[in-house]
Amino acid sequence: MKRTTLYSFVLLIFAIGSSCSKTEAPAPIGPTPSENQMRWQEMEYYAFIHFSLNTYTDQSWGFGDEDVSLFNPDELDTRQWARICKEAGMKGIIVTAKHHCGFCLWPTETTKYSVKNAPWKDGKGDVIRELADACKEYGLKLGIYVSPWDRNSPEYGKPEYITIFRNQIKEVLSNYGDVFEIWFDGANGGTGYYGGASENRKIDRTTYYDWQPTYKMIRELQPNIVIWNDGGDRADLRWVGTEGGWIGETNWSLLHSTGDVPFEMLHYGVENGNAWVPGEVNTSIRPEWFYHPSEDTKVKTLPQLMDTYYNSIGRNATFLLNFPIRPNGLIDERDEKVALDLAEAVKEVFDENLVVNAKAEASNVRGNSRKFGAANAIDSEKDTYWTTDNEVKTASLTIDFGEAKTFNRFMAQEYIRLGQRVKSFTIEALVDGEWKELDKQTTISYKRILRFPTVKATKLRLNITDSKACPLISNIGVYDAPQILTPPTIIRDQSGTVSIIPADTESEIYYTLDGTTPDRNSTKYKEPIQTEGKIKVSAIAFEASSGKSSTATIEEFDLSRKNWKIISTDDEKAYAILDGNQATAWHQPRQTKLPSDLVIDLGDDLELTGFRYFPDQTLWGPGIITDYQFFVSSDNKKWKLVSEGEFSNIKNNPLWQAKNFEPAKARYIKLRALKNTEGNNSIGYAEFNIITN
Ligand code: FUL
Repeated sequence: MKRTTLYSFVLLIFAIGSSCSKTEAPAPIGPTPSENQMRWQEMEYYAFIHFSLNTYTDQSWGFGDEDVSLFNPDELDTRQWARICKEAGMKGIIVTAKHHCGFCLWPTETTKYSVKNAPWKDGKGDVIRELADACKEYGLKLGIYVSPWDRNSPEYGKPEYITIFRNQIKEVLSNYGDVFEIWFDGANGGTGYYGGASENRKIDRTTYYDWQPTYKMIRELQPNIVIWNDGGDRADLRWVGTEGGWIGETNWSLLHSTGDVPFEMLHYGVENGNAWVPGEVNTSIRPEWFYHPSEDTKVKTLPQLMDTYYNSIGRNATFLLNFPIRPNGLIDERDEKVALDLAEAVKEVFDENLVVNAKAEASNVRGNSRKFGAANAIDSEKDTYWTTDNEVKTASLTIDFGEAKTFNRFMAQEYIRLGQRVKSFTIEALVDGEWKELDKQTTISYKRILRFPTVKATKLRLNITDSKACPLISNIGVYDAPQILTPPTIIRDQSGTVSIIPADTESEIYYTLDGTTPDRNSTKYKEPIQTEGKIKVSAIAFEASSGKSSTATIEEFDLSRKNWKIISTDDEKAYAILDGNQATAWHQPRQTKLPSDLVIDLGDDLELTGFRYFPDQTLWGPGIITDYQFFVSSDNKKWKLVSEGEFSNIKNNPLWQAKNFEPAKARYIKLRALKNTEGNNSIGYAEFNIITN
């Protein structure tokens, strides 16, 4: 090498080096997460366990006077819980060490109302110890729920209780190793047993618990913990304002550090909040938190849980999924199955990130440095990111796949250690040489996942259209999610119109109307089908790209109900009983006293051999009929009793109930409700039908 060339080469290297060092990382903007919050956010998915005396009393909230001798989980196996959670892809377990009833799952020194006085293991058992050991064995983190409200404690409502409560927290945070999260539920004060006083004790939730010294103690005992508190002073994490399994599409991880937080703020956060308080989506795998035998038929389905996954982790929150423990001390196998199905389905979606071998280019890069270049957004590294010059708040990043790729999911992550920035963005795909907008959204933050109809494109473009300051994108993912091929739902409304609904709107549906199992040569479903008379509909969901299909659904429908009139009420809403949709229901008016009648004019004389009743599926006051009589008439005057009795086990299994009787000709029918499961006068119906020969 000539001297001059060598000299210019050295100069060039020096120039590159100094331009690198001059390009510093952007300054943080607004509140940023603590190390503990970062560690927690990266866990993404973990379990809740609800287990207490409620498990044995079919209650949601114990009153505090339930007998401790009920607690005897003869097959309790916390290793089963840990195995399932691990296999389900979860990173930790939060357990109800004490729920509102006050019963403690560990042998506390603070009250007699604990496992110490239960028959389980002759009072020598400790559920928290067993769970802590199982978590360690399976590499899971342990979290603790200690209810501030204690309906058993005689001291609840008095200052003395705060010492008891703090001692309880101290015990659970001192004796079981590392605890990643502590959960303080917001349900506070009200009626309770309170050591026999059985009264209503109100507290001022803003002052009673005097949280700050408690927080200090917690952080001293467990320096790596995050505190969830929905009832008191703002802590590390926020409730998302619903237990329905979702958080807002716009989701700022910020709140104001003081003042009330209305529901909208819990859902969406506060763009200019002065504290980093990210959301955690807590929901149960069944409708309720504790185990109720009647919910064995209501375990959430894979499509429902998948939606929750996208509506929590996919919207910058964590996902806390609850398992209610059965009285024997185990997670129900139905719950296990769907949790593992979800893990499998999630794995299938995110298995292959199409950006891995792609090239990325950005409209602006901070300095000339490779340190902040576009490639950092597709390197799957969480600590590198693409960013722009300081003043740039709109920028694009284009990913070139090199060839046409098929995809339907997009994932983006901001480098949140320097603050949440992006306010709005769009994504576009280059399809047959033309840019096509796939979605237009607001926030990204730790993680955002978008679902859209499958496209085949050579390039994908992320356009940041507004940002608080220069955007920092640490990772992008592009995926081709397979369809969820669960059997489709088939419903027929009163007019005889049959609708077939697949779990994935992109699935093709094939059906038959004679009950034979459909395949791809059967009729393809395009729109609702008008049907008459008795039919047996069978349908499958089919994924064209893979050739895979679901198993078949079969639904049998009796004569069309087109001419039926409900004549025992003028309320038009009563026709929810005949709309074929099990999720809609009608209730007899509040003032109705039992017995109460549902009378229907069938419009024609029919030969009946039975009837079917499907109770309301809602949680509170479903008004499920247990004892009934069924009458028929040809003139709506003279009635003949053709069937009477009970719907046995309907409380635990509130699904279709069918009753057959000797053939009877009738134009009018009357279902008389004599008693319900709740011992009151409420009566509801989701669906009703007749049976004919
Ligand atoms: C609620 C409590 O009242 C429920 O019983 C349950 O523990 C749930 C996680 O939080 O607010």
